[in-house]
Amino acid sequence: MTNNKALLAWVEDMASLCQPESVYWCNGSEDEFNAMADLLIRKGAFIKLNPAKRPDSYFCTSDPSDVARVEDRTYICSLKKEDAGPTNNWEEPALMKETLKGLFSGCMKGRTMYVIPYSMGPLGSKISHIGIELTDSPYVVVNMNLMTRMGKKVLDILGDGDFVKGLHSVGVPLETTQADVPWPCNKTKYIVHFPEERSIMSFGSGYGGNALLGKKCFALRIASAMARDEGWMAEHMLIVGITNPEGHKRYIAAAFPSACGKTNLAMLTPTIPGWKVETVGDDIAWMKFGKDGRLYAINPEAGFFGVAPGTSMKTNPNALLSATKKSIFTNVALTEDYDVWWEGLTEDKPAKLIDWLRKEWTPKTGRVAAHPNSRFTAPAYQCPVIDPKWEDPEGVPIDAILFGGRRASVIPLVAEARDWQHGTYMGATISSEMTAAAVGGLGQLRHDPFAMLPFCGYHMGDYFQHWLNIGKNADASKLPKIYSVNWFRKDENGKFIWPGFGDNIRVLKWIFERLEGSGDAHDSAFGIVPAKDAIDLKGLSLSRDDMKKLFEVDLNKAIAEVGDIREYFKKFGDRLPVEMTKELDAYEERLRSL
Ligand code: O2Y
Ligand code: MN
Repeated sequence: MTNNKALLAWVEDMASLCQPESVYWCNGSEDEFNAMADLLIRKGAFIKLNPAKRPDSYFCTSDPSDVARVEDRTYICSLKKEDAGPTNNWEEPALMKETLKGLFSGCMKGRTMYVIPYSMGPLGSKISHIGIELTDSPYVVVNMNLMTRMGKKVLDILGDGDFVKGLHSVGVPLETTQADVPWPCNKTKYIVHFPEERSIMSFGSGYGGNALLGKKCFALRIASAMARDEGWMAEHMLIVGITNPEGHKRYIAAAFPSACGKTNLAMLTPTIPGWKVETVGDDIAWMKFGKDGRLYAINPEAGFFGVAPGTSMKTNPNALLSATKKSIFTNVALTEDYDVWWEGLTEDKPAKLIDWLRKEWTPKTGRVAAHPNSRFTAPAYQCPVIDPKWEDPEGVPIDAILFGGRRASVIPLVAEARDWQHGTYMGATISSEMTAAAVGGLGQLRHDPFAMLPFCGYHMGDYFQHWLNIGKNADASKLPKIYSVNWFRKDENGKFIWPGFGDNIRVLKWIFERLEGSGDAHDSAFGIVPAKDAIDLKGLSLSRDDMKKLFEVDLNKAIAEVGDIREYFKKFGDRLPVEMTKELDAYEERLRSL
């Protein structure tokens, strides 16, 4: 097992607090995965899928109340309130610990406490870090098995080193005579981070980002605080390798708020012959400087926890093919022949299904069969376009960073930042138009700086400063170039102008050419944009006029947006770096002189 004294003492302390019936140290083996899946079948949470169709795979449904991350129950309990900043929930750490002590006391009665040693990043890489999750959820164990490198091999590497502590409970102790339910969870939920201590306590939810503590809790919230203190970057970014027809390869990282096609870009099938895109990661990037002064990135995860609805052989064949075996499907629908289905998977709806509520469903039922946040968990090595270097302990050198949002107007299809500071401003001002369902209403902008709003483990103003510091301390010629992209411009009829999906390679090609020193461009108010005809449109029926619209500046809207950004920036008070205001002022001046 381990001789790590700090680890042994902590497990003992947590076991005496939570009072589980037993403690089990996970070894990460195939047998263990299968045994845990069998246990979940017996509990009624899992159904084994048809092995002839989808070997070693499972259908799972959660409690209908436990279906997504709970941002309003997520806390950053830094020692000082001002260090959590205006975009995070905060509570005094000692007070929060008292509350949590009460909730965790005896919370695992009648259950097993699983000890999950896991590595975020390739085993032994200098960029990787180790965490230990204690959980009473076998669902978490099987998902962590697919999403991280976990088990005995991690303890061997840990030795008596440091680790990030994560305590998780579904919050449903079992009294002696009490029967368990398939998906136990508690109405009271707390997802709490102690950034100075590098620890996480999660209570009440068994779902995704709330419970798989390696993902958003460690790899973004805790890691972002570690990165600030240690001079590296923990980012909500995909990583891909792009190879041109001549065989030259470059790596890019890209941040997008949700519902902007991030997984599609991470596994893009190019429509231009001869170009290749390969996946290093679909969600999170950890980047550190190499000895040569360049930024090297790893994907800290080992699997995908992708949104199912909308994923099809048309929209993202590589995502679908990643989940053809050894995968878990949570809150999708079950077909009559024990396979899975969700809205958008096929053009025709199946005649009969068991939906995510485990109710019989037909196309006439009048509700969706799969929950909109239903997920597939699949090992990254099963992705048909996984990059050969995805597990390289050195990471991959990053040549460009992309920031995108979902914007019907104002933001052009693509623009290059003048320098790192301008690029930092582009990241700080990412926003998406809200859907009708969101608070605030249709068309309003939802700011999501660096797509990190729910994931930054400290004050967002300090995070902007961290980005500026990274730029100031680096050799500017070795830093990645930064780009803003927007696939979602609409015409006067409300129709998307740009085809998106595989055709996004056309934008990536121009970026690639810019990195190579070619790629015609000119200055604009927003940034450096492609010259006329610089974007390869061969084989695409997009008119000159449409192309013009993708870069058009609506002066009234753009100036109104400057006001909106100015107002948004006020939120960060004196922690807003002056460079951000300078960039905004310069943008306004450029607009007003048009
Ligand atoms: O709802 C959840 O718990 C999943 S959230 C998620 C999962 C995979 C990748 N990204 C996200 C996200 O919210 O950014
Ligand atoms: Mn994400």
